[in-house]
Amino acid sequence: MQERILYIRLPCNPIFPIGPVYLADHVHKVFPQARQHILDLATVPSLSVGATLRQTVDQWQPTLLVFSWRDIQIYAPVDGRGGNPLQHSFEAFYGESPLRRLRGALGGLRLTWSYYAEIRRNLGLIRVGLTQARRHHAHARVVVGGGAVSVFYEQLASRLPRGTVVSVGEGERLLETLLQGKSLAAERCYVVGEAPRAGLVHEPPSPLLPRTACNYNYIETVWPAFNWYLEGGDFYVGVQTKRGCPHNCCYCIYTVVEGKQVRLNPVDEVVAEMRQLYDRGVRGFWFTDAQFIPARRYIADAKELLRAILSAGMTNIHWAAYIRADNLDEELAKLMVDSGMSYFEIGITSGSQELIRKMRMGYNLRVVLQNCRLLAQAGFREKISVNYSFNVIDERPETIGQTVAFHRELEAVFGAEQVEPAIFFIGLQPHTHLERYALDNGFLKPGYNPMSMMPWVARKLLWNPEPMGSAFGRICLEAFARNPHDFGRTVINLLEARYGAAPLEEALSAPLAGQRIMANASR
Ligand code: B12
Ligand code: SF4
Repeated sequence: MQERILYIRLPCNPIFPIGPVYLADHVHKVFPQARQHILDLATVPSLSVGATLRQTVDQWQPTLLVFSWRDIQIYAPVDGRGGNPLQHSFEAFYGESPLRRLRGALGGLRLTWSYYAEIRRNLGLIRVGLTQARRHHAHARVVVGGGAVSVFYEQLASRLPRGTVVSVGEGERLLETLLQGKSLAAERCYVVGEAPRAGLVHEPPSPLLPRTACNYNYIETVWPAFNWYLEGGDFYVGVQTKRGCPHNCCYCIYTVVEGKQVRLNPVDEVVAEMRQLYDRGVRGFWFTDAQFIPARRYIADAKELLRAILSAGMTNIHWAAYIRADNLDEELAKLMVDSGMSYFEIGITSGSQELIRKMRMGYNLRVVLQNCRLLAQAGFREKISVNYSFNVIDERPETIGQTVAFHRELEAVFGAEQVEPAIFFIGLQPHTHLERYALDNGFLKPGYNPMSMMPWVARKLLWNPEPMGSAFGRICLEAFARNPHDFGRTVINLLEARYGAAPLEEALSAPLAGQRIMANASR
């Protein structure tokens, strides 16, 4: 039977659906005869998603439904679909007056409702899609994957139709094996009805990844809404230049999902992919790598790529990526600026070298500062978003003062207006060192549900433990009340007023005692 594959990106904020696009491209390269179609429900008004799915299934009559689910857990301090999650949770947990706690609880209820409603809706869409497809082909199959599924694959087991194939991590090889009708036993997946293998998420992805440039001439023939993103004009279109991250940051699951081995896509192929998009008018690119420069030994590769982008004549582009600013040198800084790096996020997490070590982040703040100076010297004048996640582990008044000192130094390097502190609190995720630490230290009980948004669980998963938790909670609330539009800077100012700024040298040097707080928090 000739396979008819329907890719359905489940509703979420409209971020270019690079995952399903890459899957469709890969399947086309391996099975040119397979018929494919992409439906991106992020571009469909939310009231019409069910009807659009049914209609597309009826028209397309797929034999295989490939559902891609991007995000589930959203705790960012930004307005999301149901309001600002951080503000509501903090009001409910730390509000000083009963009225404020009530307001937070009501906002939290709305959020919790929308969170569960979205999960129910997505699970419903998977069921509806499969039922409808089986009206046309009794043996139609369903496979689900994507970022959210990779993180919460165990919790989803009981909620998906029996027989659903649940994928962890990248899906190219799994789809290939599935379409060849071979056994899935060696793939990073499980079939609902059977228990997932213990430690499935820690199994490394396939070491070989022969990635050639995505063929957008083909993609636009199977994805009628492709232009929706291009017409918007201000979108960053995703391009992946590598997979994997060798680091061990305590709260991060990317390194588990993508694997520790860094696999680079050939530079010519990356540039050829960008070229196709460029020729269609795309000027904004997001290098969707877990880390654009994962370690010093990848500096040369990053340079090669940026040089190739420049010599391809793609001059008036802008790009963004997650960047560890410890892995730069003067030449790379210059290439980054010249090739159009318009914005970058550095996940500093803390401006205290002592805490950086305790969180196993493996970088040196002194080097980060030096490299930021190189970027400024190279002419970088755009915004930089510095991500701080307070109170991950062993935060104290002294370490807060160190972070303030580090931040002020970054402002001195780039100009205060350009440096935007983004204040996050970690959403604790399964299979991370931090989860192990939380279990070992009694913050969480074995068997907790990482997908739960019930207040007593959410309070622990939105990681902000005592003794500093309430102090941070109150400062964030004050910042929301004083200046919600400049939340990050207001938090830093309030922290400085309360805890002062340490001497910079103290922030940059870590005492040796007590560094391995998570030494035993292995998987
Ligand atoms: C880059 C990135 C971003 C960029 C995206 C830029 C852009 N324009 O594309 C930015 C910074 C904007 C971003 C924002 C957010 N992100 Co983000 N992001 C990532 C990151 C690092 C890579 C995603 C990516 O594009 N990868 C490359 C593509 C090719 O991979 P992919 O889409 O995952 O698809 C592959 C596999 O998943 C699989 N696959 C996908 N679908 C399917 C389906 C089937 C059936 C199969 C078999 C396989 C399969 O195969 C694909 C190809 O190999 C991931 C973490 C990670 N390392 O994966 C987080 C991640 C996707 N983000 C996440 C979140 C939560 C967010 C935010 C909601 C954060 C926030 N709190 O605000 C926001 C908002 C997103 C939104 N929809 O509104 C979560 C989602 C899971 C969750 N926690 O619920 C992730 C997984 C990080 C995490 N561990 O928490 N993000
Ligand atoms: S460097 Fe970034 S992607 Fe890698 S483990 Fe640390 S936080 Fe995760």
